[in-house]
Amino acid sequence: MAFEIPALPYAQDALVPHISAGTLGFHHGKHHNAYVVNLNNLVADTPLAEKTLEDVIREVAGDASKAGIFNNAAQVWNHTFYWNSMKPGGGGRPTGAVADAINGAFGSYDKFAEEFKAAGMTQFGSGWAWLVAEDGAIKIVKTPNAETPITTGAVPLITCDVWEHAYYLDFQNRRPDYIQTFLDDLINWDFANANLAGV
Ligand code: MN3
Repeated sequence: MAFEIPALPYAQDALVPHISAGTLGFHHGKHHNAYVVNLNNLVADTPLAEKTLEDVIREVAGDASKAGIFNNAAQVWNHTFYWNSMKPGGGGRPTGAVADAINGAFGSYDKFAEEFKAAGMTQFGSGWAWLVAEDGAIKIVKTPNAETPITTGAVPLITCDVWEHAYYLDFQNRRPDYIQTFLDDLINWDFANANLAGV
């Protein structure tokens, strides 16, 4: 059973004017899809092809001989999580349990936003900024390249892709503006609340 790319949870132009249809077309249709194709090629006719995506990621994490499988599998998972971390009309202050958790952990939404933006801006090169729940608390982490918090026991609540391909067509080199837009206009707090409820 081959791994498949999930459809975007909204139309390709649904995040305009913040993220263009062109960016989503390339990012989902080319980049995300390539990770799926590569993963299927790498695990074809091996026991990994029968496992869940999460099990593949956790099983090969840290195994240098399977770095290609890890990178592609984790990027498949991270991108699906990223699409759901945004929604049309999203952004702004959180609601519900996530709002309480953010106020508890960071003191205020503004402090959270400042730290989340800093995490994304200071991830040198490619990677991801995350809000995760771990050991009864929530915190911000950043990961390089394909690395994903699901290998560490943390439960991701939200992620922002800070690879250049996520923003270059719309923001060129202005990663801080892209992350600010993610926070102000795109972040899907309903998804974060659903993930926190499952912890
Ligand atoms: Mn990406």
